Amino acid sequence: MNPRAIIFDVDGTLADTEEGHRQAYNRAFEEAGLPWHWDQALYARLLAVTGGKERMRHFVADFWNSVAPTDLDDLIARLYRRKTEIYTAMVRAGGMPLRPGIAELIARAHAAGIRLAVATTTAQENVVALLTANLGHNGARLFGVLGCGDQVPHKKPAPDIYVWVLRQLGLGAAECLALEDSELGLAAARAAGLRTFVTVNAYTRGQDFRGAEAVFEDLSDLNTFARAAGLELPASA
Ligand code: XBP
Ligand code: MG
Repeated sequence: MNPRAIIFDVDGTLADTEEGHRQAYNRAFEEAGLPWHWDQALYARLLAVTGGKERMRHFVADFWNSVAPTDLDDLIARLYRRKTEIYTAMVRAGGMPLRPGIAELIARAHAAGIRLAVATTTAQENVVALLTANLGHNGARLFGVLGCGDQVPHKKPAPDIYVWVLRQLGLGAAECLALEDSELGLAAARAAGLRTFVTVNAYTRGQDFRGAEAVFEDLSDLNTFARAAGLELPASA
Protein backbone atom coordinates (compact mmCIF):
# COMPACT_ATOMS: atom_id res chain seq x y z
CA MET A 1 0.00 0.00 0.00
CA ASN A 2 1.29 3.46 -0.85
CA PRO A 3 2.23 5.89 1.91
CA ARG A 4 -0.30 8.72 2.33
CA ALA A 5 2.46 11.30 1.90
CA ILE A 6 6.10 11.74 0.94
CA ILE A 7 7.96 14.42 2.86
CA PHE A 8 10.94 15.84 0.98
CA ASP A 9 13.99 17.55 2.37
CA VAL A 10 15.06 20.39 0.04
CA ASP A 11 18.75 21.27 0.08
CA GLY A 12 20.77 18.39 -1.28
CA THR A 13 17.67 16.24 -1.85
CA LEU A 14 15.42 18.06 -4.33
CA ALA A 15 18.43 19.85 -5.83
CA ASP A 16 22.15 20.23 -5.30
CA THR A 17 21.80 23.68 -3.79
CA GLU A 18 24.60 23.91 -1.25
CA GLU A 19 27.11 25.37 -3.71
CA GLY A 20 24.53 28.04 -4.55
CA HIS A 21 23.95 28.79 -0.88
CA ARG A 22 27.71 28.98 -0.27
CA GLN A 23 28.30 31.37 -3.18
CA ALA A 24 25.33 33.52 -2.17
CA TYR A 25 26.70 33.82 1.38
CA ASN A 26 30.11 34.85 0.07
CA ARG A 27 28.57 37.53 -2.16
CA ALA A 28 26.52 38.87 0.75
CA PHE A 29 29.66 39.01 2.93
CA GLU A 30 31.60 40.82 0.19
CA GLU A 31 28.84 43.36 -0.42
CA ALA A 32 28.72 44.08 3.32
CA GLY A 33 32.48 44.73 3.28
CA LEU A 34 33.19 41.77 5.56
CA PRO A 35 36.48 39.83 5.30
CA TRP A 36 34.60 36.54 5.67
CA HIS A 37 34.89 33.86 3.00
CA TRP A 38 33.54 30.32 3.11
CA ASP A 39 35.51 27.97 0.84
CA GLN A 40 34.17 24.47 0.11
CA ALA A 41 36.22 22.75 2.83
CA LEU A 42 35.09 25.24 5.46
CA TYR A 43 31.49 25.10 4.24
CA ALA A 44 31.52 21.29 4.57
CA ARG A 45 32.42 21.77 8.24
CA LEU A 46 29.90 24.56 8.75
CA LEU A 47 27.12 22.30 7.49
CA ALA A 48 27.33 20.64 10.92
CA VAL A 49 24.95 23.44 11.91
CA THR A 50 21.72 23.64 9.92
CA GLY A 51 20.06 26.93 9.04
CA GLY A 52 21.95 29.88 7.60
CA LYS A 53 21.50 32.30 10.50
CA GLU A 54 22.60 29.64 12.98
CA ARG A 55 25.50 28.73 10.66
CA MET A 56 26.79 32.33 10.56
CA ARG A 57 26.62 32.51 14.35
CA HIS A 58 28.53 29.20 14.57
CA PHE A 59 31.16 30.55 12.15
CA VAL A 60 31.75 33.68 14.23
CA ALA A 61 31.86 31.72 17.49
CA ASP A 62 34.07 28.83 16.40
CA PHE A 63 35.97 29.77 13.23
CA TRP A 64 36.49 33.56 13.24
CA ASN A 65 39.72 34.36 15.06
CA SER A 66 39.02 38.04 15.34
CA VAL A 67 36.67 40.22 17.37
CA ALA A 68 32.99 39.43 16.73
CA PRO A 69 30.95 42.38 15.40
CA THR A 70 29.09 44.07 18.27
CA ASP A 71 25.74 44.21 16.44
CA LEU A 72 25.87 40.51 15.52
CA ASP A 73 22.11 39.76 15.67
CA ASP A 74 21.30 42.67 13.42
CA LEU A 75 24.19 41.94 11.06
CA ILE A 76 23.17 38.28 10.70
CA ALA A 77 19.56 39.26 10.01
CA ARG A 78 20.67 41.71 7.28
CA LEU A 79 23.13 39.27 5.74
CA TYR A 80 20.50 36.54 5.68
CA ARG A 81 17.97 38.79 3.91
CA ARG A 82 20.53 39.81 1.29
CA LYS A 83 21.81 36.25 0.84
CA THR A 84 18.22 35.10 0.26
CA GLU A 85 17.79 37.74 -2.47
CA ILE A 86 21.02 36.65 -4.15
CA TYR A 87 20.19 32.95 -3.85
CA THR A 88 16.63 33.23 -5.16
CA ALA A 89 17.91 35.25 -8.14
CA MET A 90 20.37 32.42 -8.90
CA VAL A 91 17.52 29.89 -8.68
CA ARG A 92 15.22 31.98 -10.90
CA ALA A 93 18.03 32.23 -13.47
CA GLY A 94 17.92 28.42 -13.74
CA GLY A 95 21.07 27.67 -11.78
CA MET A 96 19.58 24.95 -9.56
CA PRO A 97 18.03 22.07 -11.52
CA LEU A 98 16.25 19.25 -9.67
CA ARG A 99 18.31 16.13 -9.04
CA PRO A 100 17.85 13.08 -11.30
CA GLY A 101 14.48 11.37 -10.87
CA ILE A 102 13.01 14.03 -8.58
CA ALA A 103 10.65 15.69 -11.07
CA GLU A 104 9.46 12.26 -12.20
CA LEU A 105 8.93 11.06 -8.62
CA ILE A 106 6.92 14.21 -7.82
CA ALA A 107 4.77 13.82 -10.94
CA ARG A 108 4.15 10.08 -10.58
CA ALA A 109 3.54 10.22 -6.81
CA HIS A 110 1.09 13.09 -7.34
CA ALA A 111 -0.66 11.08 -10.07
CA ALA A 112 -0.88 8.13 -7.64
CA GLY A 113 -2.72 10.35 -5.13
CA ILE A 114 0.21 10.46 -2.69
CA ARG A 115 0.36 13.81 -0.91
CA LEU A 116 3.59 15.80 -1.14
CA ALA A 117 5.23 17.93 1.53
CA VAL A 118 8.51 19.66 2.31
CA ALA A 119 10.49 19.71 5.57
CA THR A 120 13.52 21.97 5.36
CA THR A 121 15.67 24.31 7.42
CA THR A 122 15.91 26.86 4.62
CA ALA A 123 13.57 29.81 4.06
CA GLN A 124 10.19 29.34 2.35
CA GLU A 125 11.12 31.92 -0.33
CA ASN A 126 14.00 29.68 -1.39
CA VAL A 127 11.77 26.62 -1.62
CA VAL A 128 9.04 28.38 -3.61
CA ALA A 129 11.67 29.81 -5.97
CA LEU A 130 13.20 26.36 -6.50
CA LEU A 131 9.87 24.61 -7.15
CA THR A 132 8.61 27.39 -9.41
CA ALA A 133 11.81 27.61 -11.45
CA ASN A 134 11.84 23.86 -12.04
CA LEU A 135 8.18 22.81 -12.11
CA GLY A 136 6.43 25.92 -13.39
CA HIS A 137 4.24 28.48 -11.65
CA ASN A 138 2.07 25.81 -10.00
CA GLY A 139 5.10 23.84 -8.82
CA ALA A 140 4.91 24.88 -5.18
CA ARG A 141 1.16 24.16 -5.09
CA LEU A 142 1.80 20.47 -5.75
CA PHE A 143 3.08 20.45 -2.18
CA GLY A 144 0.23 20.61 0.31
CA VAL A 145 2.52 21.52 3.21
CA LEU A 146 5.75 23.50 3.15
CA GLY A 147 7.55 23.18 6.47
CA CYS A 148 10.41 25.69 6.35
CA GLY A 149 13.11 27.48 8.35
CA ASP A 150 11.82 29.43 11.30
CA GLN A 151 8.37 27.80 11.48
CA VAL A 152 9.69 25.75 14.42
CA PRO A 153 12.09 26.75 17.21
CA HIS A 154 14.61 23.95 16.73
CA LYS A 155 16.06 23.08 13.33
CA LYS A 156 17.28 19.64 12.22
CA PRO A 157 18.55 17.33 13.71
CA ALA A 158 15.64 18.14 16.06
CA PRO A 159 12.47 16.43 14.79
CA ASP A 160 10.40 19.63 15.12
CA ILE A 161 9.94 20.47 11.43
CA TYR A 162 8.88 16.89 10.60
CA VAL A 163 6.50 16.82 13.58
CA TRP A 164 5.06 20.16 12.41
CA VAL A 165 4.59 18.87 8.85
CA LEU A 166 2.90 15.67 10.06
CA ARG A 167 0.52 17.75 12.19
CA GLN A 168 -0.32 19.98 9.20
CA LEU A 169 -0.91 16.90 7.05
CA GLY A 170 -3.06 15.36 9.79
CA LEU A 171 -1.16 12.09 9.34
CA GLY A 172 0.85 9.79 11.57
CA ALA A 173 4.52 9.08 10.91
CA ALA A 174 3.74 5.45 10.02
CA GLU A 175 1.58 6.65 7.09
CA CYS A 176 4.37 8.66 5.46
CA LEU A 177 7.92 8.39 4.27
CA ALA A 178 10.73 10.92 4.17
CA LEU A 179 13.52 11.56 1.68
CA GLU A 180 16.75 13.13 2.98
CA ASP A 181 20.36 13.67 1.93
CA SER A 182 22.22 14.22 5.18
CA GLU A 183 22.94 12.60 8.50
CA LEU A 184 21.36 15.52 10.37
CA GLY A 185 18.26 15.41 8.18
CA LEU A 186 17.99 11.64 8.63
CA ALA A 187 18.27 12.07 12.40
CA ALA A 188 15.43 14.62 12.35
CA ALA A 189 13.12 12.45 10.26
CA ARG A 190 13.89 9.30 12.27
CA ALA A 191 13.31 11.15 15.55
CA ALA A 192 9.86 12.05 14.22
CA GLY A 193 9.27 8.32 13.61
CA LEU A 194 9.48 8.40 9.80
CA ARG A 195 10.75 5.68 7.50
CA THR A 196 13.51 7.56 5.71
CA PHE A 197 15.35 7.02 2.44
CA VAL A 198 18.58 8.83 1.64
CA THR A 199 20.14 10.11 -1.58
CA VAL A 200 23.72 11.29 -1.11
CA ASN A 201 25.62 14.17 -2.69
CA ALA A 202 29.16 15.55 -2.61
CA TYR A 203 28.68 17.19 0.80
CA THR A 204 27.02 14.19 2.49
CA ARG A 205 28.55 11.07 0.91
CA GLY A 206 30.28 9.08 3.66
CA GLN A 207 28.12 10.36 6.50
CA ASP A 208 26.52 7.96 8.97
CA PHE A 209 23.19 6.81 7.53
CA ARG A 210 22.41 4.06 10.01
CA GLY A 211 18.67 4.00 10.51
CA ALA A 212 17.90 4.80 6.86
CA GLU A 213 15.69 2.33 4.97
CA ALA A 214 18.15 2.48 2.07
CA VAL A 215 20.78 4.82 0.65
CA PHE A 216 20.88 5.71 -3.06
CA GLU A 217 23.35 7.73 -5.08
CA ASP A 218 20.37 9.45 -6.70
CA LEU A 219 16.90 8.54 -8.00
CA SER A 220 17.82 8.18 -11.67
CA ASP A 221 16.61 4.57 -11.44
CA LEU A 222 13.23 5.55 -10.05
CA ASN A 223 11.65 2.12 -10.41
CA THR A 224 14.31 0.55 -8.17
CA PHE A 225 13.70 3.24 -5.55
CA ALA A 226 9.92 2.78 -5.85
CA ARG A 227 10.27 -0.97 -5.27
CA ALA A 228 12.50 -0.44 -2.22
CA ALA A 229 10.08 2.11 -0.80
CA GLY A 230 7.02 -0.03 -1.55
CA LEU A 231 5.59 2.64 -3.84
CA GLU A 232 3.08 1.73 -6.51
CA LEU A 233 3.37 4.47 -9.09
CA PRO A 234 1.71 4.81 -12.47
CA ALA A 235 4.11 4.10 -15.35
CA SER A 236 4.04 7.78 -16.22
CA ALA A 237 2.30 10.82 -14.79
C1 XBP B 1 20.00 22.54 4.67
C2 XBP B 1 20.52 23.67 5.45
C3 XBP B 1 20.30 25.04 4.98
C4 XBP B 1 21.06 25.38 3.73
C5 XBP B 1 21.11 26.88 3.53
O1 XBP B 1 18.61 22.59 4.60
O2 XBP B 1 21.10 23.47 6.47
O3 XBP B 1 20.73 25.88 6.01
O4 XBP B 1 22.40 24.95 3.87
O5 XBP B 1 19.86 27.42 3.68
P1 XBP B 1 17.71 21.25 4.29
P2 XBP B 1 19.69 28.85 4.41
O6 XBP B 1 16.99 20.97 5.57
O7 XBP B 1 16.76 21.62 3.18
O8 XBP B 1 18.65 20.17 3.90
O9 XBP B 1 20.93 29.61 4.18
O10 XBP B 1 18.51 29.47 3.72
O11 XBP B 1 19.41 28.55 5.85
MG1 MG C 1 19.34 18.43 3.05
